[in-house]
Amino acid sequence: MTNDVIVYEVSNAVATIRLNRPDVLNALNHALMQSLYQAVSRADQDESVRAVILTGTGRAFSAGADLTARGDSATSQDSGKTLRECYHPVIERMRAMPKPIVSAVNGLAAGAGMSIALAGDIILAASSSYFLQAFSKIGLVPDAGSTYFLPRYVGEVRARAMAILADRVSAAEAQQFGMVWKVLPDAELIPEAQRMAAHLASMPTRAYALIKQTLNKSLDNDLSAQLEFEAQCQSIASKTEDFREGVAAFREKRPPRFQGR
Ligand code: T3D
Repeated sequence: MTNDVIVYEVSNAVATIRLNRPDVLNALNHALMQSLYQAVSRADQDESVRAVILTGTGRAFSAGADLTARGDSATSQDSGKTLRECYHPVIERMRAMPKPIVSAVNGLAAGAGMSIALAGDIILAASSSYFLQAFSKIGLVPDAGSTYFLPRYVGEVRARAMAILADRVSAAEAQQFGMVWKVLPDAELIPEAQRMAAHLASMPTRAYALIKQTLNKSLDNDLSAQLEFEAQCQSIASKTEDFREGVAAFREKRPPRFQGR
């Protein structure tokens, strides 16, 4: 699937979704958000897909909401409505997606573009990329999950400073803060994302789905509730073909051949 604003490709069990409005730094308009939702849903439903890469075309991952898509008067649209209709379904679908998502942040990630990057499971960043909570610079509030992800990833002090000051955070700082798993030289970002996604696609996909579920609940549950949820997920994982294969491979001293079932 390729349309103007999203490129969607599947190769060797990996779906690559690319935000594709490079002239405006992949700013997010209604068409792009709708196509992004469709692409994420498609990767979710396609049984042949076992890992996803999310990235952008050109020098940006995304500059956030398209500020030119609002007509003459910026205040004529209700942003809360736009968020509920266009952004929340994407963020929730990404977090619920039963397959790992690698955010390959190829360039700047600003506003809701940063929120989308943070909704991935493994966040890789090109060394020249940067992150920007651009919202307060234009009189808005961090949205699309930024106030959920950031305090959890980087802690209250840094989350508040990022949201209020809206300073650029370099890829190196983002890694030091704990927002990013690895920073790579620009030319190595996509090859490394592809290597990682190919590896993830060869691993026990159902266990990954359950890992995502347990971690999604972790910071909202108390210990007893989380222990119980882990036990429920382990109960499911321990009945999968992949668990049987993992143990058999260990006993036979050979590499496992996981089928994602
Ligand atoms: O109602 C709702 O939609 C609610 C949802 C809100 C969520 C949000 O994301 S709010 C935050 C929106 N984003 C921003 O405020 C960031 C705006 N952009 C910038 O501040 C700067 O562009 C950057 C700091 C990100 C990058 O600066 P720079 O100097 O590298 O690039 P540039 O020259 O500013 O941008 C290049 C082009 O992209 C330029 O177009 P031109 O002049 O070449 O024709 C610029 O207008 C365009 N562009 C950049 N960001 C956006 C954009 N066009 C539309 N919307 C953008 N967000």
